[in-house]
Amino acid sequence: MPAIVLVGAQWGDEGKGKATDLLGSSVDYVVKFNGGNNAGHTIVIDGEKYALHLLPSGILTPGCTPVIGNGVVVDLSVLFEEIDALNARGVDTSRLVVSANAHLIPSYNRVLDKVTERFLGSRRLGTTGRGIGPTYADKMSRIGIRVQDLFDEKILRAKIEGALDIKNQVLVKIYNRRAIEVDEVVEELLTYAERLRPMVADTGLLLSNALDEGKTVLFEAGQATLLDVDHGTYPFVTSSNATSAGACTGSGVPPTRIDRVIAILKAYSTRVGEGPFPTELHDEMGDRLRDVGAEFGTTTGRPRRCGWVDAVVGRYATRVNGVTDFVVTKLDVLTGLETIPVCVAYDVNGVRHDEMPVSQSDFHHAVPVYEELPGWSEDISGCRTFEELPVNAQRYIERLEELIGARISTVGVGPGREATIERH
Ligand code: 2SA
Ligand code: GDP
Ligand code: MG
Repeated sequence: MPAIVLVGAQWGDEGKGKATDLLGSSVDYVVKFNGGNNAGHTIVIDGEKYALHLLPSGILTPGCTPVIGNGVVVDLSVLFEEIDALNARGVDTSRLVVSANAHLIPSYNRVLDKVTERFLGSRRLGTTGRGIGPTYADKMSRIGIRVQDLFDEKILRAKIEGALDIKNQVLVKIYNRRAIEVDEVVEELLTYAERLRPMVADTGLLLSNALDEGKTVLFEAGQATLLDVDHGTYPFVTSSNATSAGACTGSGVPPTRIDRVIAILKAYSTRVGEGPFPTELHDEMGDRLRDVGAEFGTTTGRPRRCGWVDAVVGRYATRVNGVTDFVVTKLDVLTGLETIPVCVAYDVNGVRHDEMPVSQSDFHHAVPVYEELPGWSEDISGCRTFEELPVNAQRYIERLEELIGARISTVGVGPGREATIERH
């Protein structure tokens, strides 16, 4: 399987980092293709915890080449902070390659992201405040700054001048903030240029050649299906394509080269930030899932909203991503529950919906239709084969598989690399 795409099936934080890391030893390249340091992947190796934001998870696998694709937005200060932190822990980051076409997150976009959220008040989106939205907006408005611009100071300055002509109007006239100086931004970006230069490449060509040579390439999505700017719960989404199609636009590798699409589905649901979430629990059970599942943002530390698994969302993820197989994570978190509700459809004003409603307003008013599955009380964190799982845990997985319409090939029973069950 030379080209594999790995995506989140829900609202993110399904455990994509661990899933990528698991595949890591068999892959030659791990490519991040969307998002930036809004992502947060926690990976536990031999009890050591690593939190990655901008760097692809493959950075932790010896021999694997991590690639930051053209679809990513890069905050250079964060990039080098992460590299330095990993180096200090003995991780070799020297193989990292960065696309010359990736866009940079200039300081003014971090400011704009935060002040816009404050300005919106109750209409805010709950962004991570990392400047992601404004940077993708600049890319589409054709006033973005790309990695390759760093290597020509004249061009860099001209582009920043052009962008600030517009940004400063907004900052000063709408948000009542001070104007940002061109020099300040140019100087900050240039401090990173020489350190970045040896990492910069035509990553589309690099990956195309790698696939021609029979190498295995893993494309790792940031965020998830329902946060995708086109297919998610717009406007409560991130500003990039987090679904499998994004792997192509965000890397320069065409759809005809993709062989397998793996989606990660948490055994329950979580969401950070604002936006509709039909199975959300506002009671003690929601608190229990948050506590047992340690559901706090890897990037911002925000408590995640928690609820039951939603098979309508799972089925939708199967369809829009063309999922070939699923990894179900955090099954261990459900241990000890007498029954486990699974959302199989929605009731919207008395009408049953088996698929995601096309109208956002209907999705906001969707009331879950639950099927109650029997739970289990045995500790499953030591199980390493499907047969070792209690029968009700096996049934839970098998019923989910039926409902979401794709095979569940792997089940996670703990945060560590080893706490994994492969189904054959
Ligand atoms: P943004 O900052 O523009 O991408 O925010 C837009 C929406 O996307 C959501 N979003 C996320 N949701 C879950 N996890 C994310 N990454 C971090 C993590 C989040 C954290 O892994 O824990 O630490 O808080 C992530 N990144 C973006 C965000 O909540 C907005 O709803
Ligand atoms: P990502 O953004 O999709 O990579 O997910 P995050 O890293 O933000 O959040 C997933 C969290 O769940 C991390 O803390 C992982 O260590 C943890 N995790 C992953 N798989 C499992 C699992 O099967 N069981 C448990 N208990 N934790 C898991
Ligand atoms: Mg995360």
